[in-house]
Amino acid sequence: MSDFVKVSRDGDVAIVIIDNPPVNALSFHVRDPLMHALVSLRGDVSVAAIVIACAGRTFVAGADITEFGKPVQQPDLRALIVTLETIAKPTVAAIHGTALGGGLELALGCHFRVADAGARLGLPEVKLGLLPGGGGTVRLPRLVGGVKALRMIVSGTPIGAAEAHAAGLVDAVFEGDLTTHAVNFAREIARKGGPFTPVRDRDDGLKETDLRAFDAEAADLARKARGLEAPIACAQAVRNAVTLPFDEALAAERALFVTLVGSDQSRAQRHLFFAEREAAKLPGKDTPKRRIARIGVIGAGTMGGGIAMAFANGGYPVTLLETSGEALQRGLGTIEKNYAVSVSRGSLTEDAKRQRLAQFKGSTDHADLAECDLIIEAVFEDMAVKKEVFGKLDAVAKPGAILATNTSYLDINEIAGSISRPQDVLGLHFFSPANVMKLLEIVRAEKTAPDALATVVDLARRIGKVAVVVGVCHGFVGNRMLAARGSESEALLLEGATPSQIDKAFTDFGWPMGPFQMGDLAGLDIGWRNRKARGLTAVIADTLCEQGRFGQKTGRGFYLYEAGARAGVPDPEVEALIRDKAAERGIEPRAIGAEEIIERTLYPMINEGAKILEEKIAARASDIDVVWVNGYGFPIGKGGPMFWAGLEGGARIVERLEHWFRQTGKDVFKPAPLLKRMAETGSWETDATA
Ligand code: 3H9
Repeated sequence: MSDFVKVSRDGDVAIVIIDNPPVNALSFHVRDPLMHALVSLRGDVSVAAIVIACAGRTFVAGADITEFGKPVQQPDLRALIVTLETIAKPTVAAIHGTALGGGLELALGCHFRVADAGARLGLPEVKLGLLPGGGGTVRLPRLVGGVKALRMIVSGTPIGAAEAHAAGLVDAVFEGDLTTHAVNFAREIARKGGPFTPVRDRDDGLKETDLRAFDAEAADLARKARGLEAPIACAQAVRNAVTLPFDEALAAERALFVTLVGSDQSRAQRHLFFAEREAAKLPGKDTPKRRIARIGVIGAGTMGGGIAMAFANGGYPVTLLETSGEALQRGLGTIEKNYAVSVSRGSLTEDAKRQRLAQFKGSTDHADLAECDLIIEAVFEDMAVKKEVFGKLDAVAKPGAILATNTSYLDINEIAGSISRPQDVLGLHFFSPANVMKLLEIVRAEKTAPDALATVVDLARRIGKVAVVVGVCHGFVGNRMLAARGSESEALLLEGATPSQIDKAFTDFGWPMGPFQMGDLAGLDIGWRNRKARGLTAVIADTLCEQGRFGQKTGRGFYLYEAGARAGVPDPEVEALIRDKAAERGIEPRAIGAEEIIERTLYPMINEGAKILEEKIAARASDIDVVWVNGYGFPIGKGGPMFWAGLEGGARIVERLEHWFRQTGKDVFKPAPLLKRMAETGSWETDATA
């Protein structure tokens, strides 16, 4: 017996309880006593059957991720499962909460699996850049078939108990006290004397697998992997399971796991797993939170509507305010249409759509915001307009209501300073479409009260957002670094690179799209308007806008778009324009390689990240990674810009920045002191405090 694994008895059925909060991960201090318990129960003639269950909120949620990259302490998970399979009396996993990764693999080592009706089962290792390394790729297809196993393992998405039951992964689903049901289930099997066969010796699923359908599906999934190694390895391992003898497939799985666990991609993805959880932590975790029952959103345009949907989807009633009845109806109509699309795609039921729409209350009267506990404005990006809105809020909002702005750039201290309750003001910078994008930059202004901040961090989690707390500066973390990333775009064009060469360098790096594709998608007029407001120019982009080329929405931007097409084709007119502008400036075009493109776009972005850390706009380097992966499509296999800087080597980045600084004299290339220190120490020195 140990604190982490306890064995009790219900007559002749032994119940093994794993108790390792918070998620019952299979740490060494669990595996070791679990092994002892299994060996002892195996030889105990008074035991007719064994149930493995968990204390707390969930079944085992996987191997202990913090142990990866360290020497493995025996017994490992595989040894545990081998021992389980040598037990000649029925073994039953009783699954509640989530059985994930090594947790599901442990359950696959049992003869039977029973589940609570609300349980979810899956092999999410791919999301950590891994494959199931405890026999999951080899045992799961034996129960559910190769194609289903392939889908589950390559997507990493868990399935519910009912689906698992239908697929043959779970033998029974119960409501009520699961352990009692599992004990009765085990006792009944033991009484009948079987049949029970270890999963390794079953072939129900394998017989059903159509290899051609499997290969077609695997090829399709591989295309979507975008440079990630793990999904490819997962597919290979499942194919082995359906084509090779069990032991050979298991050995191959092991070899693939060992390669992946040591890879930079998996290190990057594990870094992100912990980074996302860390980002949501504030100093003083016992800070009381304010009660949030109703949300107010001002502005029913694309942004406001999306924000309102994000809260309605999270179960919050929303008061949506517009200036006119017409604008309100338009906004509500768009929301209804968006939900209807989800229904037609099968991602939302008609019932859920009705429930969500019932959360909305439209209004054109500010007084209606008096009942809201959090009010977010998503009006025109202009300081005078924002101040006017906040002035009205100051007059009508209830005491203690949190007043948030969705500004992308404006000085929130100035907005807060214009009203009588700056302690209640903060920024909630959603990304468009706000009901879909996971990232939420929570902007702490100088006077924001700690409980207001703690409340919105908690709320963000409740509505499924990945939250990062940042400080006030122009563009906060994401857009400020985006500006640094784009600062050389025009220069690269003028010096000889084409938009498609630059975009290709980005997509080869792993970005979903390059900067010009992104500009065309977002609308080039947005940046144009911003530049004009700040007295800035960008010769190529400005000229395109002057010609009415705003990107996809006008069928022409940096690329040409056939009617309705999302992918653009290079436009000789744009290339001629670039050459003309270069000639006007006496620039002789030259060949520019992918390496130079990356150095002149991504290195300044890292440099800006270092400045952001120096200024304490972000608390940790890993927070910046979370922003970039969740808001801007930075490739997850590279772990975010600051993690990638470590892979790339700080010394190299500094050396190349200095080179470009000498060449161009531009400030974006002047290495930040923190970056120089990082180059020497290999660390960003910021991870300890928030
Ligand atoms: C694997 O199994 C490999 C095997 O195939 C092969 C081995 C040879 N380990 O997410 P939460 C921590 S790979 C260590 O906020 P929730 C987490 O960091 C694994 N720690 O809770 C956090 O710590 P803190 C495959 C873990 O309720 C705390 O637990 N499994 C692990 O929102 C609470 O987590 C997975 O990938 C872990 N495995 O969600 C599942 N899991 O409080 C990963 C969590 O200090 N886990 N922690 O910040 C999850 O998806 C979610 O945690 C879960 C609960 C859905 C379970």
